[in-house]
Amino acid sequence: MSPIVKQFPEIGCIECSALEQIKIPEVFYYAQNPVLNPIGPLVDQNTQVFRPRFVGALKRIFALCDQDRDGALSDAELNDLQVKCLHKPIQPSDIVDIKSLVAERSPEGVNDRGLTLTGFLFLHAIFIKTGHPETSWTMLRKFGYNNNVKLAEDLIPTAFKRAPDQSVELTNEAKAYLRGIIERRNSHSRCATFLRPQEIFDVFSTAAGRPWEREPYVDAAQKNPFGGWSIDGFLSMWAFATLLDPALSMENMINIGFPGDPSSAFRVTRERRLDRKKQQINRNVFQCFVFGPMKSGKSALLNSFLGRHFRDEYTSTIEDNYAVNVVDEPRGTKKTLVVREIPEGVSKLLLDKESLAACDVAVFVHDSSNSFSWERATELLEAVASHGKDTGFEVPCLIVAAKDDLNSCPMAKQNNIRVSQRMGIKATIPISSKSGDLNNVFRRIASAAEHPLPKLKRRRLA
Ligand SMILES: Nc1nc2c(ncn2[C@@H]2O[C@H](COP(=O)(O)OP(=O)(O)OP(=O)(O)O)[C@@H](O)[C@H]2O)c(=O)[nH]1
Ligand SMILES: [Mg+2]
Repeated sequence: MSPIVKQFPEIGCIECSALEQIKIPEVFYYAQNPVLNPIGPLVDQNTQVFRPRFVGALKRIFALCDQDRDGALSDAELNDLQVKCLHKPIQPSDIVDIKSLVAERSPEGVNDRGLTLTGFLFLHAIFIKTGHPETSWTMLRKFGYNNNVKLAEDLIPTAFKRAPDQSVELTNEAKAYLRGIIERRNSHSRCATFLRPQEIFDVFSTAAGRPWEREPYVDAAQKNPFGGWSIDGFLSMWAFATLLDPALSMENMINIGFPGDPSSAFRVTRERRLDRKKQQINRNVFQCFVFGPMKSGKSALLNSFLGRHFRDEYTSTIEDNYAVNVVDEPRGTKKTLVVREIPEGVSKLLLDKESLAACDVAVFVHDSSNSFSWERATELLEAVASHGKDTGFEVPCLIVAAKDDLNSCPMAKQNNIRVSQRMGIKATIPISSKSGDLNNVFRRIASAAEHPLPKLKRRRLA
């Protein structure tokens, strides 16, 4: 074998003769195969290891084909796969041959239920090693992958058409699917209430990488001390990710093997304007914007929402910061609340005409021990309320008096009442994140989003 053929396995070598018409059709076959079915996107040529995207795709295909979810492809499931890819059934004798080939060289590849994931991956290694990457490519293409082993764009709509005051949520079908994944894992796990980090990794092993490892997702949901998510935390993360980037969420949903039509996993909510007109809020996920001056206690509020311990040390929030969790409602229903901390400087936000379109409820936090903090919070309240009125995206507002464990500023309480009455908003909610006395604030926020009061009065606060 020449050195160049050794270095580049996709280069084939064939001896032929035009004069004697020896192996001419093969020459054309071998000439086009590396172009149509390249090995490069599937296997790292240096390490000879499958690329992560290829492994993810194969795991997803395996999961989709394993209809009874017993961790192996039965003869019937292998036949369905063959029919889907090659439009013809697989011969029983071929199944026997495949399974004995795999069993001989990779004993874990076959069990009494059929071909395991190990066996399925091993089979693809054989296809590639024996110069038949086209078999893997046929399968990848049938399952929607493009030449970069990414799900083809026509499978993932790039935008969900919606008005600015509409949002995207998971349907009950999608939630049931996600719950099913966790329940199946928990049925053979000792840790029934939390999804461990390794399990989260496993859920996403059919995707090219783990989503939500960066801001603003990474610390947005409640985790246990070992980094695991509760079922509510896991579902909240999905709700949050869908709210922020529905197209990416759809890609993730397809990647983890959602079996139905991907569009049936998502719904676009009714315009908020219509909801309010009909006095019936048609959403399960609410977004709350938290405004307030520096050091007023916004981050502490978000941390309490995630059940995190209070910290005396102060860290200034530079970028928008999110916390998401489930809020139990009095009638036993659950809503997902996405709380977004907005750093004090709001001028940029107020330049955008649609900045409040995504906001279901706004909370104004002030440090109740500091009169300057209160003044600044009321300025913010007035600016945001006016912006809402001017742009047509009015939002219900709540005032939160933080640090209730400290001596409150004498004038603050009276001022609170005065402003609440003038602006037509509910009474101020005192809380102390430090002592954990939160006064049902999150339930009240969700309730204000769900039952907004009539329009805010627009008066100056002087
Ligand atoms: N005593 C007391 N201190 C609190 C309470 N909540 C927050 N703090 C403290 O107040 C300081 C500021 O709290 P943060 O929650 O970071 O305030 P913030 O509004 O997020 O500040 P920025 O991110 O700069 O806008 C920190 O040192 C907190 O420990 C509380 O309920 N009681
Ligand atoms: Mg902060």
